[in-house]
Amino acid sequence: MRHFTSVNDVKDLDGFVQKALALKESPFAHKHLGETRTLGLLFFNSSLRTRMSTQKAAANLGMNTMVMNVTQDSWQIEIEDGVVMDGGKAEHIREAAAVLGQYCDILGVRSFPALQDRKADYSEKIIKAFIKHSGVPVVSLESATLHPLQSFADLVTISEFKKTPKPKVVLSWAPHINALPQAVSNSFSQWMTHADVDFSIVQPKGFELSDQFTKGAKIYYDQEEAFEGADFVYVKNWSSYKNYGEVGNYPKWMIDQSKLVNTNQAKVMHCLPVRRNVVIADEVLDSESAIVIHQAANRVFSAQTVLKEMLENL
Ligand code: AN0
Ligand code: CP
Repeated sequence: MRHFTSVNDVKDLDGFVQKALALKESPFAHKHLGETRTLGLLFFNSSLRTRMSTQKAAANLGMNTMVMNVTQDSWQIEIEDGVVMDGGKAEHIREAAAVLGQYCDILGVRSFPALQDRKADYSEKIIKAFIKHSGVPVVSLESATLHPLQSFADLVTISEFKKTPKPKVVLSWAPHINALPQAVSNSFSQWMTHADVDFSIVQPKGFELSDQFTKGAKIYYDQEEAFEGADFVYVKNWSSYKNYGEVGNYPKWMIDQSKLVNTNQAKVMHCLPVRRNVVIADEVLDSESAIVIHQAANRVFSAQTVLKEMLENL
């Protein structure tokens, strides 16, 4: 593995899950592997889990980590090529990436979409520029369209909690007050359609994800119908792909206990952060059904599996 930006960077998905579970069992089995290596983590946006779990994963492998909040602490970075840089942006991504490649053996980058221009966001300019100009392996810490470390941790979690070989997994749209990226949902859909699960997506009309990530998924528009017999309900808000960036006003789509009655005692998943009683009701988050903390715990081992693979290939 050179870079990790989507499920397509993983050759054997089942083997990859087994590697993460082995690291969970023995987190310090490779504590010297990264001893002479440096990980750079670059955040254009906020983070709690990704920042700390990836740092912990690197520490478990003996790596040194440097973290930078780009928008607060660094120079503002110009992304476009060939522009006259006489505005507010002092540094070009070509130099910034190349310099970071001198200091770091592996780079992680988080950069959300602006949700203004779909074509621009879906071209993934920022992560691609870091891959092109840094000269080192790059890990997506959530790009404009995908969040592969989250989806990998989600698949590990499903494999731990499943009661049947091929569980029924439903991704459900849920309400939110802000325009959120499609990245977590695109990515979850992409991983689930590659995994051995029975996968469907339910959303209000107009909130269908881009079909480049949903091929093979069953599509529903009615939560009750979609949830019938589900083993896992993965809850997430996303803004519209079709009417790009539009926030949906459908408060009835919040997940409460009544929504789960016809599931197969479904486990409820969310990547976090979650707004209580907007996206998921307290009664669900505080019940045995919710496995959101397990998902967050597995973020360490999804990151550690990826970093280990990269260190072995340096
Ligand atoms: C972000 C999102 O939906 O992409 C990050 C989730 C990991 N969520 C929010 O901005 C609330
Ligand atoms: N789930 C997740 O990526 O959380 P953070 O945004 O806090 O990193």
